[in-house]
Amino acid sequence: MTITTMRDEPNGVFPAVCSLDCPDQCGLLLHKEAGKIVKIEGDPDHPVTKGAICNKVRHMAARIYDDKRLQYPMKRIGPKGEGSQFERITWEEALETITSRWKGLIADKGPESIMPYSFYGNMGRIGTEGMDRRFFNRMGASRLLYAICESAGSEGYKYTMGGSFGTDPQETVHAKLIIMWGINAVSTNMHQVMLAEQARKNGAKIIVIDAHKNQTGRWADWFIPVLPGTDALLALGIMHILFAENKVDEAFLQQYTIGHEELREHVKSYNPSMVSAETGVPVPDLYQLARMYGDTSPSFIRIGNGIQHHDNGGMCVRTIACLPALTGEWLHQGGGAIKGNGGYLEHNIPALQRPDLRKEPARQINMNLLGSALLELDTPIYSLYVYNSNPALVAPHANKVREGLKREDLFTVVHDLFLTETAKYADIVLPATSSFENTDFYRSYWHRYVHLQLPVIAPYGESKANVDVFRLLAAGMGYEEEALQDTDEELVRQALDHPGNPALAKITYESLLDQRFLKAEVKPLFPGELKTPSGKIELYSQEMAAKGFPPLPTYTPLVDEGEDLPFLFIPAPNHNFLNSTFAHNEKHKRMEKAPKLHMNEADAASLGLVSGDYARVWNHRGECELLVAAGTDVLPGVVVSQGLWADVPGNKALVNALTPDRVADMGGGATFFSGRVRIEKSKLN
Ligand SMILES: Nc1nc2c(c(=O)[nH]1)N[C@H]1C(S)=C(S)[C@@H](COP(=O)(O)OP(=O)(O)OC[C@H]3O[C@@H](n4cnc5c(=O)[nH]c(N)nc54)[C@H](O)[C@@H]3O)O[C@H]1N2
Ligand SMILES: Nc1nc2c(c(=O)[nH]1)N[C@H]1C(S)=C(S)[C@@H](COP(=O)(O)OP(=O)(O)OC[C@H]3O[C@@H](n4cnc5c(=O)[nH]c(N)nc54)[C@H](O)[C@@H]3O)O[C@H]1N2
Ligand code: SF4
Ligand SMILES: [Mo]
Repeated sequence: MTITTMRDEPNGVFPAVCSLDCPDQCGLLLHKEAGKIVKIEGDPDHPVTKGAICNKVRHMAARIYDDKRLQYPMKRIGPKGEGSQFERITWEEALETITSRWKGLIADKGPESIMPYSFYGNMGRIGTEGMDRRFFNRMGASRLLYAICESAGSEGYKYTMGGSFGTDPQETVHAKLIIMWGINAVSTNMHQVMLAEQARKNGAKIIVIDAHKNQTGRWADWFIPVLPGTDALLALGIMHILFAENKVDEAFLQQYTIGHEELREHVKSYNPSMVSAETGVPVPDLYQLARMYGDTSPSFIRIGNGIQHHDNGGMCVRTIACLPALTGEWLHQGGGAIKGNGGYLEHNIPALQRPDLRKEPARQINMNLLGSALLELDTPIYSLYVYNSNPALVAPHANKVREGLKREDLFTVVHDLFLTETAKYADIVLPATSSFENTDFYRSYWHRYVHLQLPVIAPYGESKANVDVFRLLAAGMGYEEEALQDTDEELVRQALDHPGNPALAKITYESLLDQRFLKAEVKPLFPGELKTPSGKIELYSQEMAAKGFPPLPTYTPLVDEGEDLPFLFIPAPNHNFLNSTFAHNEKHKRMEKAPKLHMNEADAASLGLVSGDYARVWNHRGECELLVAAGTDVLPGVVVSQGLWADVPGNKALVNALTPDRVADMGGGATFFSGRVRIEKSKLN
């Protein structure tokens, strides 16, 4: 049997790849009986997965065959939002309704009145940033700025390192010091934890720097709690000590960096007592951390997403990314850092997305400002097409988003596997296939493998893949460009044919069919030219100066939201959901139990709260009721929740009702973790 016929084989074990927005991008084995997936396990032959996968995906079959999964297109017959009702329609009626509405809008209001809204609910590239982009380019629709996840940190890292280029995670087994900085890796990057465990067996020490002592903090050899939003200052304090105690690699600085003399002078002002007072890290701990970092080689820093979901997140990541240059760690096997590694695997983006199909420039709308975009634009959005995303739950300032989605004159289409919170505001709902029903290629943003997925099961009910829906919409709109009818295989071939990236030279449709996954042949970063303007690591960045940023790493405190909001609120991801994916599945909800609020026991006591009480958490944007977990795993003044919980009647767990829609210093990034709240004992107790 070849993998091209897997879908037609009722029984057997078939290769697949995890399509979720997770750095690990695991190789999977799907066990089928009578045409259905009955078991999902990690591929033991995959060099990174090594047979281990998370609980979420181990139970993925429950999601694929969930009773609540959408089977056919529907139109709304009741009010928008809570209490909405839907009625089954045919695909013909759905497509006709959408395309006739869009033709009317384009004639009356212009194509920019239509906006796509999507993210990476499925990381397959032809379905997430392929045919969809071609279609909306051809239409001339408003463009979306994809800034909800890592954009601030990626831009910050790029100023230092020239792009998303870091250490090969498989090499980190050789590190002797591993710092997990603002990453809850036990939940969000479990194979980095497995690699770190291997390093630990060889004598490595593991440090976790986080605002919350969650399971990653508990796993560390040394957990360092830090006040949220102050990590850049902590890194500057480390640099101060490294220079002052001559623990820097002068030869590396000379050869591979620019701006080290300016930086050396600059960090003199970040003295340990000042750094300690603001970060909450005691002076002796700061010295110990800096000395461990200066004295241990190879050392590796895994830079997480948590530190960049702040007002100052871009500069924070830019600053931490300078550390391995000071100690020359990039030259040691397994040393260096990873923020993201997507740069190495870059496919041919223009060939896949076809920006040339767009005839007129169009406005770009930041996805973090969806509420404002729907409510406040002078030239309004009249139609929203949502796929691969659930903005009513995941986007900041959720009450504003929902007010916008409620607009009667907004024509909303949602394409998803479930009737999500967002779908409840739709005029038309379209059923989506799962990734195991589709063809696509996948490239990790952490390890260095590219995967091909071919359908393993038949489409569920009448569901269709994103690519199929866009082909149908293109035909319905009367768009005649051949590029809008290319087959899946053609799309994959066009994307992988990328003379500009020699690392992909041997990765083709054929070689992937043959091997399922292949490692890119990446040249080491050093010696070599980085993609920064100088070709070197930029400790001083002229480009940043030109854009109005401080050219040297600098600390700027979070935006002050006012003294009447005494707690900083960090609504982080949880272990058993993936963003809001799985938040609707009973099995995963049971594993996660309940939405909690972790707070310091002293703060809880001062509010008359004990563990198990409900707390009312609120600010000028909204309110939640969460179960208190009092203890010492967060510092006073900080509260942490975990998970993006599905709407349940009477249950106020919509944490994004509280989050700010300010944008971060760079990349238009989200500031989910920089919002402040008040807390009191809830009347539910
Ligand atoms: N199980 C699971 N896995 C996931 C996801 C999920 O929802 N669930 N989501 C996926 C996605 S899309 C992403 S982007 C990644 C995100 O995963 P991570 O990169 O781990 O990022 P977060 O979980 O957002 O935040 C990580 C940590 O940052 C801490 N933190 C918050 N503010 C600060 C701060 O100012 N300083 C420091 N030092 N720490 C701070 C939080 O307490 C949290 O423990 O995970 C992916 N994997
Ligand atoms: N408070 C708070 N909010 C956050 C975060 C946080 O840490 N805290 N994290 C933020 C981050 S980092 C991210 S990345 C975003 C993620 O936000 P989203 O990208 O919206 O992620 P999900 O909530 O997983 O929603 C993905 C949706 O896509 C659907 N889907 C899956 N596969 C397909 C497909 O093939 N086709 C179609 N049409 N649909 C499909 C799924 O069923 C699901 O409903 O959330 C952000 N929101
Ligand atoms: S969610 Fe992450 S860890 Fe879990 S199977 Fe998918 S890629 Fe692997
Ligand atoms: Mo993300």
